[in-house]
Amino acid sequence: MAQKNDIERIGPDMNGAGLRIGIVVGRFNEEVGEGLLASCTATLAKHGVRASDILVVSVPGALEIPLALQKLANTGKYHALIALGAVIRGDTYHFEIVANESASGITMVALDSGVPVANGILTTEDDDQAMARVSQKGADCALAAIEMANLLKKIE
Ligand code: INI
Repeated sequence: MAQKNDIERIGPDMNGAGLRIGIVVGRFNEEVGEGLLASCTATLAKHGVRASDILVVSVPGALEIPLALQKLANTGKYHALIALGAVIRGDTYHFEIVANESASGITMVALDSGVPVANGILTTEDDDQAMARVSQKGADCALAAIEMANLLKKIE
């Protein structure tokens, strides 16, 4: 019978040195997007990701993000990708469509390409809620991207 110590586990490796990260940010809610980006890139740097290993691409809105991610994934250059943006119900009659289509497109890119994608598209009732979550969400996405990039390297 396998003993506890025989079980191999892969825990989180948060060292970002050498990782190449692609970020796609939506401009539709520009202040939110820029806030997410600032927090995300600061956290990537804190974990050792070099500025020269990061590419930031901007697109009009959340619905354009999956296609830009797919193009980046298909280059084969990136260990992980990050999607940043906001869908705000107060501004959006078709909130559910934009939020759901964007999220499912992002998931599809990750599963189809095998490149991990951290989803940092905030979905909120109003601008204030979005701004309140910017700092945490941007940082969380940086951490998820680093952890998943290192995890997939080890599994492979
Ligand atoms: N795009 C967003 O990123 N957030 C939104 O809240 C939003 N609203 O409000 O509609 C939004 N719409 C634009 C959409 O993402 C596309 O850019 C547009 O439909 C053109 O394809």
